[in-house]
Amino acid sequence: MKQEILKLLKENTTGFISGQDISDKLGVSRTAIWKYINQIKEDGYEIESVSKKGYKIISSPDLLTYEEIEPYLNTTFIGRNILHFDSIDSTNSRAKQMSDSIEADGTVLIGEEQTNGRGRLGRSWVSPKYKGVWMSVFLRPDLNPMEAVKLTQIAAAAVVEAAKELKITTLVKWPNDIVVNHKKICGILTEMSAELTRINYVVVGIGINVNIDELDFPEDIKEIATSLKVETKCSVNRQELVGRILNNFERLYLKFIEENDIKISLDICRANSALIGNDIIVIKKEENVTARALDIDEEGRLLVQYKDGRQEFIISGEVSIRGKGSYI
Ligand code: BTX
Repeated sequence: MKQEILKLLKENTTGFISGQDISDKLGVSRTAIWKYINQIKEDGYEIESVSKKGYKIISSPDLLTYEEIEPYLNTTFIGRNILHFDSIDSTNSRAKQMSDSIEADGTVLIGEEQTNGRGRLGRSWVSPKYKGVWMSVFLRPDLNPMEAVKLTQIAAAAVVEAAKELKITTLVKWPNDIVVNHKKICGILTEMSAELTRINYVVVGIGINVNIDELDFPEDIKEIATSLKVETKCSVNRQELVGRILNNFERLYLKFIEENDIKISLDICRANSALIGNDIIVIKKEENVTARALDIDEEGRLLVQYKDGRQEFIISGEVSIRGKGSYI
């Protein structure tokens, strides 16, 4: 009911809407409406109430709730169910814990902050409150588990396209980072539960540094991390960014799931690659080897060529990659 009242208020931004009108439209008492309006105010909305006129919304909070993201969404299912948390340990961890109870494919979990945000291989992901996008898309694709790595490329392509729509140029550092000026702006963590030939569910976690100021990055990642605000020198609307990412993600995901077409996503990753054509360092267990990144193949593997001319397809997760002369 709170959401429905909020929707009516938002449709009436130019004038007042009376308690009676809301009551007639939604079939609840005026006293109940008054209580809901108070709850909406507690959520951070500024609402003017004038007797005999009714209610008018003055401002909305900068929160990543469904109501705030919805105006930017044109998806059919991804992000149509958003679970919003003021604070959460990790949206990926929570999505996995809740996997039995999440019914809607494309459910998105978003935290305003993560207290235990995770990267790959047990690394941590810094996720300060109200300053970024820390979200996980929960999916039940009918795919072979081997194909799940491609979802990381789809997510990377979606982030690059969304940033482009906001006139921000970003590059994909295969397999799971997005960078600007050689610094990390976004990381993607895809996790799944699967049997040998069948996926139970996939969680695609996307973390983006949006409005973090330079001085707010912890000492240990200062050299390697940046934010959209630092790079553009402007605050970025997080709600619009989430909407645009989910719109692009659904478009590219459906191409892959329904038409088995991953090329469109890989082409975006190739065209906006931070690695292809450059010398990189392939970090294997004990050794660091210099190579030239040549291409990303249709399986989402990175093709590299070593100094001796030998070529190798690298599977994400097997090795780490660092740009030559760069921290990441
Ligand atoms: P990764 O393992 O490639 O990168 C993790 C490394 O990145 C860390 O060890 C640290 O050096 C650096 N780092 C940590 N925090 C940041 C940051 N905010 N900006 C830039 N660099 C950082 C990348 O893993 C995958 C990250 C996925 C994060 C999302 S957020 C929503 C979802 N929930 C969750 O717990 N993780 C995912």
